[in-house]
Order: sequence, then C-alpha cells, then structure tokens
Amino acid sequence: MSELTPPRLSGLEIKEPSTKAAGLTAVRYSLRHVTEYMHLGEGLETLAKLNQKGGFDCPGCAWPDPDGSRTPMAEYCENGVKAIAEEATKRRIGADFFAKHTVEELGRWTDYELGKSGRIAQPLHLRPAAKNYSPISWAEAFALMAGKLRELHPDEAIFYTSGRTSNEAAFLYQLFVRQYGTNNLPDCSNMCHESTSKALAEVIGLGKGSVTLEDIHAADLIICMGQNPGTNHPRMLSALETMKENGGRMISVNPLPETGLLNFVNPQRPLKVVTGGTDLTDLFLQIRINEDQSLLRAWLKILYDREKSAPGEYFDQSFIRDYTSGYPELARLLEETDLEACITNTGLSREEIEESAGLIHGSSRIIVCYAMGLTQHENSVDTIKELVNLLLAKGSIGKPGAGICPVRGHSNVQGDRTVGIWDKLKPELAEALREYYQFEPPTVDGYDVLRSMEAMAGGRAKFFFGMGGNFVSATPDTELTARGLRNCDMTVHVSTKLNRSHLVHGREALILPCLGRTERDLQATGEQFVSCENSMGVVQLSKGVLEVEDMDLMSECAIVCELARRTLPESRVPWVAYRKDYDLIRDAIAACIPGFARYNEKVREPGGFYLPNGPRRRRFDTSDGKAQFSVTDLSPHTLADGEYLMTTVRSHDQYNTTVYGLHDRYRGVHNERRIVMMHPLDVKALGADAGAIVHLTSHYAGKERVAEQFQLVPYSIPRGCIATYFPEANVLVPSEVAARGSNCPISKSVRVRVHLT
Ligand SMILES: Nc1nc2c(c(=O)[nH]1)N[C@H]1C(S)=C(S)[C@@H](COP(=O)(O)OP(=O)(O)OC[C@H]3O[C@@H](n4cnc5c(=O)[nH]c(N)nc54)[C@H](O)[C@@H]3O)O[C@H]1N2
Ligand SMILES: Nc1nc2c(c(=O)[nH]1)N[C@H]1C(S)=C(S)[C@@H](COP(=O)(O)OP(=O)(O)OC[C@H]3O[C@@H](n4cnc5c(=O)[nH]c(N)nc54)[C@H](O)[C@@H]3O)O[C@H]1N2
Ligand SMILES: [Mo]
Repeated sequence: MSELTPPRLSGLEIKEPSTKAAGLTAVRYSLRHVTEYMHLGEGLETLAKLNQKGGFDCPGCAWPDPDGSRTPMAEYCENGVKAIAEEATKRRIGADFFAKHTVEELGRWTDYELGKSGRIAQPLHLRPAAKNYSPISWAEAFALMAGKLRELHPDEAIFYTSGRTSNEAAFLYQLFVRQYGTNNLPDCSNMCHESTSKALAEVIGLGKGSVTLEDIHAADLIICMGQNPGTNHPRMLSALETMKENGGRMISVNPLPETGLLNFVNPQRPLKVVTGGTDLTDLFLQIRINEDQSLLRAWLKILYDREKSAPGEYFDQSFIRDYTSGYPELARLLEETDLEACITNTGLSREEIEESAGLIHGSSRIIVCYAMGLTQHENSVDTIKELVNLLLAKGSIGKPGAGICPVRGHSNVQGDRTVGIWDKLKPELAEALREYYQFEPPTVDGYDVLRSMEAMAGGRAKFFFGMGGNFVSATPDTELTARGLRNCDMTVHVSTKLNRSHLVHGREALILPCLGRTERDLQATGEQFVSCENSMGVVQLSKGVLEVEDMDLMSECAIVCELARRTLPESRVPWVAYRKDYDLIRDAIAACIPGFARYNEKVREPGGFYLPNGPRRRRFDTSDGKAQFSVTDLSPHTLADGEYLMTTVRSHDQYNTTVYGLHDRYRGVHNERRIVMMHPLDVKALGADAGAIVHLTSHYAGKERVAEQFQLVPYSIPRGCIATYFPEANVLVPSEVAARGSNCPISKSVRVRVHLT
C-alpha cells in the first residue's frame, strides 16, 4: 500500500471562508481545546505561564515575544493554546493501551485518532516479531540501544532531530553522535528552511534573518510571501498590526487569500474586536504557485529601467557601492530580462505588478517575511537569492525597519542548528569539539533527510533514532521512507505523543517518552531549565511548570546522557554531571559555540539575549566580505496537458503531522482533510462538482505515485494550481527531485494529475 494514512473520508462540509482572523471566536475555540484535554483550573494556570519571562517557551511557533513587561495572559494565540493543550492533556497511554491494541490495528487509525490517544506514559518496546508494544525499563532500553550501536559501523546509524529540542539537549545530542563517529544528523530543517540557510549563508554571510521585532514595527513596507501567519504564526499578526498603526504598508503574495493576512481582529484589544479589526494587507497578489522568482525579477526590472534615467532615485546606489558585489552582473541580467514573460509567469496583471513596484519604490525601510511557500520548490535557493537582490538594490538591510525575515517553524529549529545539529560539521565546531573534548570528530558529511531515506531503503543504514518528530509522515515519498524504516534493525523514538513513525518500525522498536516544554524537570541538583532561540536570534530560558507524577518520563538531556554513557563507556565527556546540572551543559556551549559567552548569566536575564548578527550591522561574512547580488535563471514551470501544480499546506487545526481537529475554519473547509482546493472553473472543466471524489497521481522518474480518495473544494486559487494538506498528500511528493543546492523536498510544487472516480 502506498498510503499510510487510511484514506477514509469523514463528511466534508464547505462553508464561506472567514474574512477575519482571531477575535473572540478564536478565544472560544482555543478554550474548548483547553477544557477538552485539561482540568480547567490547571489549564488557565498553564496559559498564564505561557511565554511569560521565566515561564516556558511556547511549543507552537518560533515567533519572538515582545520585550518588556507582560500581560498576565502573555500574548494571546489560539494555536499556541492548542499546542499546549495537546501536550498537557491528562490522557495517558501505557501498558494497558498497548496490550489492547496491536501495532497493526493502530496503523489503521487516522493521525487525528492517534494523536488524541494521550501522552505516552512509560518506555515501550516492540520485540522482534511481536504484535504489540510492551513495557520495558529505562535501563534495559539503554542497554538494547547501546548494544546495537556498538555492533554497527557509526555511519549505519541515523540520528534525526525535530525542532522542539532545546539548545542544551541538541548540543549534547550532536556531541554524542559525533563522538560515536558520524555526522548522520538529519533534521526537520532539511525539509523546512534549508533553502534559506543555504542561500543566505552564501549571499549575506549568515543563514538566518536580519530583523528584530522592533524592525517589523518600524517598517515602511512588509512584503509577506508564501506564509500563512494567521494559522502558523498568529502572534505575528499583532506585530503587523503595530506596523500598520505606525503607517506601514503590506503586500501579500500568496496563491490563496489567507484570512489572517487580510484582516486581523486583535482579541487583546476589546475596542478593535467591536470595530472590526485592522486591514493588514494593502495589496494582495494572488500569484501562481512557484512564480515568486518571476515576480521579484519583474519588480527589479521595472525599478532598474527607471533607475537608469534617474540614478539613485529607485536604487540605493551608495549602499550598493559600499556594501555589495555583483551589481554590474545583475544589471546586465536586468538589461536582458523580458518583463512581459515574467509578468505572464506570475499570472498577475501588469497593473498589479506596477502598483506593487510603486509601493516598493516609495518605501525605504522594507522587510520581506517568508516561510514555506518560498522554501519548498526546486528553485527555492534561487528565489531567496532574488529576494536578497531586491533588498540589496533598495539598501534595505542592516538598518532599522529593514531586512530579511525568514519566519521559522518549530520553536527551536533555529537554535538546534546554532548549537550544531547539521549533517555537515562546520570546521569551527570541529575545532572547538577537538579542543574542548579531546576527540577527533568525523569530517565527512552525513546524511540529510532525503539521503537518510535512501540509505535506509538501500540497506546502508540500520538504526534510526528520532529525537522528536514524525519522520515517516513528515518526509516526502512516504513509501520509500516506510520501506527504509522497515528495513532497519532498530528504530527508536523519543516522543511525547503516539504517531505513525512508531507504527512503521524496524525489526525491533523503542518508544522513549520524554518531558515536554510545559513540565518541571527535576534532576539530582534540583530543578532545571533549558533554552531556545526564536526566529530573530534571541535566546531565552524555558522552564516547565506542570508536575508529572503519573508518568515514567525522562528529559531529553537525561536520555542523551544515559545513551552516550552506555554506548561510549570510554568517553571522557562528563555525561553524569551534565545530566545532573544543565548549567554545565551551558558552560560547554559557551566554550564551543560563538555568541554564547556568559551563557548562564545572560540567559537568566529577563528577555534573554541576542546572538550576534552580522547583516543586522551591515557586516557580511561572505567569500568577499560583501553582500552579494546573484544572477540566477528563472525556472521554466511548464505543465503537460492535464497536469496541475500542487502545493501542500497546513490547515488551521494541525501542528505539522499532529492533527488537532478536522476543521480549517478560516478557509471554510470543515470535517475533512482529504481535500483538493481547486479553481471553480477547473472543477467545472473536469465535469465535476464540489465534493466530487478524486484520486491524485504524480509522475516522477518513471514512477507513478497515487493518493486515493480526496474531495474537490472549489476555492479561490489561480487556475492550474491546486492545494492539499500536509501530510495526507506526502505520498505524492517525489524523493528524486529536490531543491537545487539545499536538497529540500519540493512539497510546494508537485506536478499531479486529478482523476475523477
Ligand atoms: N498552528 C501551527 N503553527 C505552525 C505549524 C503548524 O503546523 N501549525 N508548523 C510550524 C512549522 S514547522 C513551520 S515551517 C511553519 C510553516 O508556516 P507556513 O509557511 O505559513 O505554512 P504552510 O501552511 O506550509 O503555508 C505556506 C503558505 O504559503 C502559501 N504558498 C504555497 N505555495 C506557494 C507559492 O508557490 N508561492 C507563494 N508565494 N506562496 C505559496 C500557502 O498558500 C500558505 O499560505 O509554521 C510553524 N507553526
Ligand atoms: N508535504 C509537506 N511535507 C512537509 C511540510 C510541508 O509543508 N508539506 N513541512 C515540512 C516541515 S516545515 C517540517 S518542520 C517537518 C516537520 O517534521 P517533524 O518535526 O518530524 O514533525 P512533527 O509533526 O512536528 O512531529 C510531531 C511529533 O513530535 C513529538 N513531540 C512533540 N513535542 C515533543 C517534545 O517536546 N520532545 C520530543 N522528543 N518529541 C516531541 C510528538 O511525538 C509528535 O508526534 O515536516 C515537513 N514536511
Ligand atoms: Mo518547519
């Protein structure tokens, strides 16, 4: 079977999409989540501690908190509340649950049903050929893993990380893996902002964004491309509201008219709730999927042509002269650019493009915010470089209210990378580890996500360890991933909740249940805290508040220390001491990772601290010390007859592969996730009606991939483009084609065919 998510339909209802995001409805919806899974009193106490300084970092997204004093409810966010309620649920699954349900039976449950089962309460073991998981002691679990790892060549083991892991746990984890002898450290970032890391490191010398929250507030113009903040970064809407009140403008570029982008009702401002909120977007550009690079090129061409007759009027020539390289080459490219062709590619009108170019011309402080709509295509690295071309031409980087803002996903995905989680080992970190810990780290590159999938399927890797996440559901080419995991001798998951990756397993499998962000972490020297880095490079502490007396959990740090100690008995790393006192881990990070000097001191200050950021100060640590203009080719996006370009998106009721509910309220799609958003005329051209059941196929590298049982939803989206939900449509995403340069799966532009049943 190619699909792991059972293709069961649940009763689609189509309503009008919302015109406004958040507001009181959002408060009502999220309180429902709290009362459903938690005792109300405790639920409210948890909420009050959410994101307050000294409390825990919200396990939702990586958007930063406003600095300074906090309201008792911190910044209100419906989806943050859902993420907490999901983790702090009172439901438990342990020995009884797993005795009752075989792995095969659980495999027939939907993701929604799996997630609702509750928190995993004790370590579990699936013995070879067993039908059910059964309890195992922590000591036995560590002995099994250590035994297996010592049998293998280090490159036969894979150590995945999802982006919730704290800096402390992530640092120890990569240290252990490298001391064990491999760089096989794929992470969720490989499927997320890898194209950003790759492009920005090359052209501005740092693979991260350059702006702060204050910059967002102070911008003249924000261009929000390929991002749905109303659902995925709801707290960003308050920052955008402030920007608007300060007189800023916003252009939104998206194939879908996302509710949160258009209008926002701030539930923390009662008057706004009454008056109907803030119109955030001044100009909505409903672009065709993966034509952002053409749009950026068109803007540059228009401004460049005018700049020629009025030098300095359209571009910031002194910035270009003092801080950049490659402008003459870009100018030559723009000379030859065919504006009409660019405009045609985007599917937008000339007026829309002229109007938006006018807004760009009229603004000096410009920020481009973007997320997955830009990073998950074959040409993503080029698109992001084109984005940088625009900002450089305008001199819009490294000054207040201007810069680049890749909006990160998981709450600590950026921090994990900073402290060393990567399938490549930077020479500086190799040197630091060698010096500080006196061992020789491996220098050859390890497997990223796609290469891990291939290595397991091809029998070159036999042990998979997941530090969080849901590898089989999050990756493309589900069939290949499943085959790979099933090929392993042992698969291990450090998890909070049950997910499909526990059910698509190796010959033997372990589930190691861990503490979540919300929970108190008590070790031998007392209560511990951890820390995370948000999307804007601020490192802050996170301390759980809830007691967990009814579960046998370990912290992620403790799990790594124990595993390392048992696997590498000869290691001179003080694993036992690290487990007892996380201050010692932070001292080690301070010694090995740039920017963390006096970590223990600074992280205890209210609001945390900023990591150094060159581009923010117009320091560009690139090959020539300049911010670099790039010359890239526009990718041709031709579709064969009968083909559609499919993007996969998140609904309002999910956190990646965790499905909170079946409603996508803002888009008006209810009670069903197996849907295809399609232009009404395309629905008609197929001879179908709303709700018609279809199969989808994709064809890459001579392989047909099939996803069965989806229902058509007529929707506002450009013709020839369709949208489905992640992870239901992942079976269709190929593994043979990926983003050039970053190897990120092309989850946002898959060529598919639609077959009526
Ligand atoms: N509640 C909640 N919060 C989350 C998550 C979650 O699942 N739930 N996930 C977290 C993670 S890991 C991440 S990475 C972020 C993801 O945050 P987003 O990137 O906002 O998430 P997606 O749903 O993938 O949405 C991509 C947006 O890009 C648009 N888009 C699709 N294709 C294109 C294109 O070709 N061009 C343009 N311009 N736009 C396009 C889609 O219509 C959609 O609005 O959110 C994080 N926060
Ligand atoms: N088609 C398609 N595929 C995509 C995407 C897309 O847009 N389209 N987006 C991609 C992106 S941006 C990302 S980031 C990846 C996400 O990929 P992952 O990060 O692998 O997936 P998640 O669904 O976030 O992982 C959820 C699981 O994490 C575990 N978990 C939750 N909290 C914790 C914790 O505190 N500690 C530990 N140890 N475990 C915990 C729970 O068991 C839960 O089931 O998916 C990618 N896949
Ligand atoms: Mo992500």
